[in-house]
Amino acid sequence: MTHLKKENSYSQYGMATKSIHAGGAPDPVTGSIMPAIHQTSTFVQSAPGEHLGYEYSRSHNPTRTRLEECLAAIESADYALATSSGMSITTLIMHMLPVGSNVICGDDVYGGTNRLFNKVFQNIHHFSFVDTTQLNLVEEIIKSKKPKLFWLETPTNPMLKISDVQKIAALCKAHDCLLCVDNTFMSPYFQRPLTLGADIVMHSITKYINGHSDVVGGCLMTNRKDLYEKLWFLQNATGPSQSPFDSWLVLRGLKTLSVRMERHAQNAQKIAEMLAKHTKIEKVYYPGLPEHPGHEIAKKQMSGFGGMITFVVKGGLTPAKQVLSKVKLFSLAESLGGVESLIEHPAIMTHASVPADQRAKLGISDGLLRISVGIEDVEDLIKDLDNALS
Ligand code: P1T
Repeated sequence: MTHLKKENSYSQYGMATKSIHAGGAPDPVTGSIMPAIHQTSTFVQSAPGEHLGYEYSRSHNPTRTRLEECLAAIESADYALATSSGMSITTLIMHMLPVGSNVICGDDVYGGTNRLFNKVFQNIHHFSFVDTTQLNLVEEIIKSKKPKLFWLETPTNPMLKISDVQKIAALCKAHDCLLCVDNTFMSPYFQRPLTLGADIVMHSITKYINGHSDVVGGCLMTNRKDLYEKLWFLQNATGPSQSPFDSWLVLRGLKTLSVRMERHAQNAQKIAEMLAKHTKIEKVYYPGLPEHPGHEIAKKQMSGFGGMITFVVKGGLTPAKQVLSKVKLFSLAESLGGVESLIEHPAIMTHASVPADQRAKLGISDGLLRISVGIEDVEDLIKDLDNALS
């Protein structure tokens, strides 16, 4: 049995309405307004093969089905899959490709994605990396490598580079290459790559989609039934399905996606502007600043600039570490997208698995810090950073 969505029945609604109502119909048996947590591994059958639509929770689970309905609705997709981590989604997509495929990947991506491609799948596929902000380079590499899949992160982690999804999608389409966009940094609230021509969108649910730093999860959305069927088959066959309880937590987190994202972006804009003027800061990367090289493309394809900021502290590692030790509201931790503000050192933490020469080329220097701006009072966050920098 598969749970294919035949149409996206929430398409006429706005994002806040979708994130609250999609997958959220009251329980037909009890009237419970919140979905039940179907914390069960298996489902009773009345005769072999005769059941109510569910057999075994690795294959399908009613709580996860509700989450997948909501995820499909907010990304304007017909189909969604929810799994146990962002990395398991990337793994499924790699397994879907024929052995020996050429895959093109952006040069600046989450360190774990870089590690998965370079240290796990490098014996199965051939990976090439390109600066996706340079369309001439993108076109050149697509023409020469004839890839089966293009992996695009925009904005990138951690350098917040912005790439033109529509133009890259057109290049991919012209050369029979699938485009997968990792939309984790934007959430569907600010950017919907399927509407810009992507074939697959994936997210680390762990971040903005759940929003409360209490679940690790991943998801993918697509309008292509053939891709959904292959990917669902692989999820069922390899087993990284999201648990009922975590699915329920994410459904709850999603209800506030729109208000959280608005506040993340408002706070981040103010903090980026403060950092850009700060005498202890060498450089600030935030797509909402007019001087960001991707600002115009960001305005075209995103409806907000998100909550992630990267900046370089003058003087390198020692002053950067001092900032990390002096902040009080910002917690030193990997991850992002929760209601609380986080700060981290990409070269030592999230991107340690990226080879040093590649980090240097990308600008992931010893003085580089990344913040995930939470939804606290922005004056408190500004004071906290200013104190730590001073
Ligand atoms: O951690 P997981 O849910 O498996 O998601 C991996 C992942 C995929 N894509 C992007 C853009 C990501 O940022 C991540 C995870 N990132 C962090 C843990 C981090 O601190 O950057």
